[in-house]
Amino acid sequence: MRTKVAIIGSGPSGLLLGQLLTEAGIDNLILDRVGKEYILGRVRAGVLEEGTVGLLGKAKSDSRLLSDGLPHDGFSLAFDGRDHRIDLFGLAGGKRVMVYGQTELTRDLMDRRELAGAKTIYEAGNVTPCDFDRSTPYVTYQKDRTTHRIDCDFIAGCDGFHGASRKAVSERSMQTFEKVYPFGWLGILAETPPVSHELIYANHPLGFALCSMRSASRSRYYIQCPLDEKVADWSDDRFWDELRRRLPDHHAEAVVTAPSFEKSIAPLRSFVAEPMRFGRLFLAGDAAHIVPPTGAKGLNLAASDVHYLFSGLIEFYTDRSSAGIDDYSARALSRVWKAVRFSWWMTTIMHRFPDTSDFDQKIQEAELDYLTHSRAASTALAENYVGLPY
Ligand code: RFL
Ligand code: PHB
Repeated sequence: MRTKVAIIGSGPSGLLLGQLLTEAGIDNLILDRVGKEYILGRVRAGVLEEGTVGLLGKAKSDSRLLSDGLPHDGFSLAFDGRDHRIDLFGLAGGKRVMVYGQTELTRDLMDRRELAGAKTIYEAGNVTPCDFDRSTPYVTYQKDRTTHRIDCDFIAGCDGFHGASRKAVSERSMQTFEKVYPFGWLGILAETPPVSHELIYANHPLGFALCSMRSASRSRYYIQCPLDEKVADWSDDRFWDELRRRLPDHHAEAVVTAPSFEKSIAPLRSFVAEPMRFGRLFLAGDAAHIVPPTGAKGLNLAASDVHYLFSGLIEFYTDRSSAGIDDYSARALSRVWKAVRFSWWMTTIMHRFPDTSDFDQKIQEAELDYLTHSRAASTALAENYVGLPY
C-alpha cells in the first residue's frame, strides 16, 4: 500500500491533520492501535481556543461545534471564599473560548473523514515508523495475523504520549524536559446543570477544584487529589461533598448532584521532546509534549502543531519547497514552550503543594491578589488563556 502522508494516531491531532490534508486533496492514511468506540469513550479536554475552532472550520468539521459549542467570555478564579472574574473578552481584545468536549470534536472529525472516504485502519498492532531518516520512509503494522507495509513520503507521529513514534527515535537525537507534579486530578462527568454558566477555577486549603461543563445539562468537575488515590475509594457522595467544601459558599449551595457516569484520575505532568522533526518523521500533539490540564492547553497545542505541519506539507506539495517543513519544529516549539510555561504557572498558583512552606503559601496568596487586582496581570492571563497567535 502507498500513501503520501501516513498518520499514526486517530486522536485530535491525527484526525485534524488527516482532514486538512484530505480537504486539500493530499492522500493520507490513519492508523490507530485501538478501535473507534474506545477512542470515543475517552473523556478529556473541553476548552477550545479560537485558533482551534478556525482549524476545525478549515477541516469542514465545525457545524456541530458552531451550533452546540458554548462560547465563554470569561471565567472565575475563586479563593478566600470569593469569586474574581477574569473578563477574557474585555482583556484579550475581543477574543473568547469555546467549551466543547474533545469526545464530540473527535466524533465530528471521524464523521467527516468517513464522509470524504478517507481511510483509517483501527486496531493496528505494533505500528512502527521505519527508515524516516531516508527519502523512502514506510510504516509497518500487524492486523489479522499479517504484517502490512505502507510506503509514504512522510510519517506524522500523532500517537500521544505513550505512542510508538517518539520511541522510534534514537535517544541521542532527542532531548527531553520533564516535570512531574505531586498530585493528580480526579474528574467526573454527570448529567446535571453546571453550577455556574462560566468555569470556576478554585484555590482552597483542601486543594484545587474546577467546575466545567459540556452543555447546559452536563457538568464536568475536577478536584486535586494525591497521586496514590484510587477511583474506587471515591463514591459519588464523597466527591460531591469534597467539591462543595472547596467552593465559595454561594457556589457550593448551587451544586446540583447526580450520579456520575465517568470518573477517572489523571496525573499531572509537563513534558517536551525536542526537536519535533526527525528526517521524514514529524511528532505532533501529545506525542511531543504534555501539559497539566490547568491552562486547558493540551488539545489546543495539538491543533497549533497541526497548523504548522499542515502549512509545511502544503508548501512541499504545491510549491515543491521544503522551507515550511524545515521550520516546523522551531515554529511549533516556540509556541509549545509558551503554553508549557503558562500551564505550569496556572498549576503553581492554583494548587496546594504537599510540602509548601509558609513563605511559598504567602507568595501564592500575593500572586493571586496581584493577578486579580492588576489589569496588566489579568491581561497576561487572559491573553494566554484565549491562546497566543499562531
Ligand atoms: P491522543 O488524544 O492521546 O491521541 C493519540 C492516539 O494515538 C493512538 N495510539 C497509537 N496508535 C498506533 N500505534 C500506537 N503505538 C499508538 N499509541 C497510541 C491512541 O489510541 C490515540 O487514539 O493525542 P493527540 O491527538 O495529540 O491529542 C492530544 C489531546 O488528547 C490531549 O492534549 C488532551 O486531551 C490532554 N488532556 C486534557 N487537555 C486539556 O486541554 N484539558 C483536559 O481536561 C485534559 N484532560 C488530557 C486530559 C489528557 C489525558 N491523558 C492523555 C491521559 C485527561 C487525560 C486522562
Ligand atoms: C474540561 O472541561 O474538561 C476542562 C476545562 C478547563 C480546563 C481543564 C479541563 O482547564
